Amino acid sequence: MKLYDYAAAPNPRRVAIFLAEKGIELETVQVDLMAGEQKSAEFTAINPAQDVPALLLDDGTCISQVNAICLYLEALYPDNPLFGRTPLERAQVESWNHRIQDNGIGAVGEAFRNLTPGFKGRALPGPDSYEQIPELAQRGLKRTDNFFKQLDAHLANSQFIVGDYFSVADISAYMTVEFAGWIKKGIPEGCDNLQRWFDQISARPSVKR
Ligand SMILES: N[C@@H](CCC(=O)N[C@@H](CS)C(=O)NCC(=O)O)C(=O)O
Repeated sequence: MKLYDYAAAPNPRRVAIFLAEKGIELETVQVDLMAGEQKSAEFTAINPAQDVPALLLDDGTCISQVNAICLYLEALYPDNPLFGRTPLERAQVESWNHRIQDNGIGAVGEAFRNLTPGFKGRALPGPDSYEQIPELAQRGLKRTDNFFKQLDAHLANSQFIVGDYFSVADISAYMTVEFAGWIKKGIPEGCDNLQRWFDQISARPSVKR
């Protein structure tokens, strides 16, 4: 099994934090996104979606998408479960993780890819070319702020994203805040619950680079 990775990028980093939390070590291959290696014929043959992370199994099967990779590894390494310990927790983790992926990471990505000059013609990852839309960049910035405020309200009564239980939803939310730094968005003034939660997650050994 081999993990195709690019350590600096937010989605591969979610898997790296998951692996560190679970104590799993995998062979990794760096795909240099800055050099466009994800577009190479060799990598496209492995992952036609041309993105990382991607997990290549020994039989040649490729699993792409952060959540699919983590779910697969969770099934192989069930100790220290990060997708929920009970049916209810599993549902809550899935609900929050999905929401964070769409409205957190998705919002920051929308702003970042539509704002950054280096992403001209590549406003969405993958094999097809999409032009940047300045209005989407502005919408992404606004969505990011709104999402931070929603998370702040939720965290007023919750130690982690799902109660007192650290899960993949915390990893996704942590990456949202870290990735927002790329568009120069910090935690909004007055979001003390979100700041308290972020400081607590930042202190975990899995997260420290
Ligand atoms: N939904 C995918 C997103 C993966 C993704 O967007 N990866 C970025 C790095 S963070 C990428 O590979 N981008 C390639 C590109 O921009 O061409 C997942 O969850 O794995």
